[in-house]
Amino acid sequence: MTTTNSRWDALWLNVNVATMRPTASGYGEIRDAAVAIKDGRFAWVGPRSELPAGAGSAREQDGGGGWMTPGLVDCHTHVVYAGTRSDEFEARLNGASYEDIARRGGGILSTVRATRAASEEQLYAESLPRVRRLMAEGVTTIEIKSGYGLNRDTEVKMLRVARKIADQLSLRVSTTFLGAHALPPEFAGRSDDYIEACVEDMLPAVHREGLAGAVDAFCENIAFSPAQVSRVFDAARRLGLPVKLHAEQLSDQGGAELVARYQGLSADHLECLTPTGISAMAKSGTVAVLLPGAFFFLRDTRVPPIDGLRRAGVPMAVATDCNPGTSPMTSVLQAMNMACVLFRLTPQEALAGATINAARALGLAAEIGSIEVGKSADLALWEISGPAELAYAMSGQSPKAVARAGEIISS
Ligand code: DI6
Ligand code: FE
Repeated sequence: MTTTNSRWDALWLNVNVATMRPTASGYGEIRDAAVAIKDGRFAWVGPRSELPAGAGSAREQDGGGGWMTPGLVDCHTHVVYAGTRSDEFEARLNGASYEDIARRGGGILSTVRATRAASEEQLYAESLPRVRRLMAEGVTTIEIKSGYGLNRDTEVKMLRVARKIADQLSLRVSTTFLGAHALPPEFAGRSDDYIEACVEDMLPAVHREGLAGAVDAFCENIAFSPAQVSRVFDAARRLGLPVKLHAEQLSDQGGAELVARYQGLSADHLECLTPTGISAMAKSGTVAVLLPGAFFFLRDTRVPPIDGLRRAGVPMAVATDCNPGTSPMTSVLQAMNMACVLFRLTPQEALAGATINAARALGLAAEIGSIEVGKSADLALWEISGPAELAYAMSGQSPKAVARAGEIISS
């Protein structure tokens, strides 16, 4: 239906909205709402009964009585990689030990080999179906990390593929340099030299091409020490790039305090987070990114200290950690369900975790993550009875429509 007055480009009616406005309580819901879009941004959001008289739009969209949420945000993924590790999964379930697998060159380094060997085109083609599966669930923004290259050319190749994904699909992509993910075999026994290469060679190369929006590292006994991570963070700071950290996943390394000292965007995993880490994060405004897929897949039993994070007012995000080794998962909705079942988040916290708090974890909260006037009109429309259904269902939900910057990308 077209109206004559075309003040707005589109006007959604017959819709309920979970705005996820951070200042509102609960889901910030508005029943029987009107949502206007102009130039790709939300231009008016409120109860339909309060719609200004004479308001009009070029296009009227019927929400069919469904629920509109912000487009979902997956703020921690390693979705660009080549190969699979299903063979290792199978070997382990047939009795092989981690050591057996490592001796055969398995684990993270098998993904590094496959990713190095793949051409840019192959890497793109292999990663695309995973990205499409995320998008099929209403995801409009994802973060993509490098970290399976571990040398300059392959790290650059991974991030170029991430950029190409953003260009080819109607998807917002935040790219992150994760050179300090694992020690490549050619640096065996020389981890400080590898950090030197990350800082002096790889990161500058990635930065020169404008391929990194942030810098991440894996702070762990099996990866890099806090002192090594600090060197990487100092280099990021010199380039003006924000940092984040895989912290306290397998052991307490003081990673949360470390990333908080650098005013980091997020500390991710956090199964072994301590009260000191929580206070440091609360002070610096660092987001806690929860990754229940990795917790599940590794059969971890140490639940991140959710109550402590809640009490300290640390924003909690939820993401897939999509990667071939510890979280082969391409569903944010499933991550939300797992966050509720395994970590006892409320469905409202889980949805905030995949919208507004995920946006904060990417430093994009002024642009996306909630349905508010001025923000990019990234949205998903669901045929559900209420927003709790999104985290409730264990699988099988997909939105009726998705828009990115006001443009409908699926319906
Ligand atoms: N933490 C993880 O769980 C993954 N990376 C990381 O920093 C493991 C990635 C892999 O095994 O491929
Ligand atoms: Fe990760």
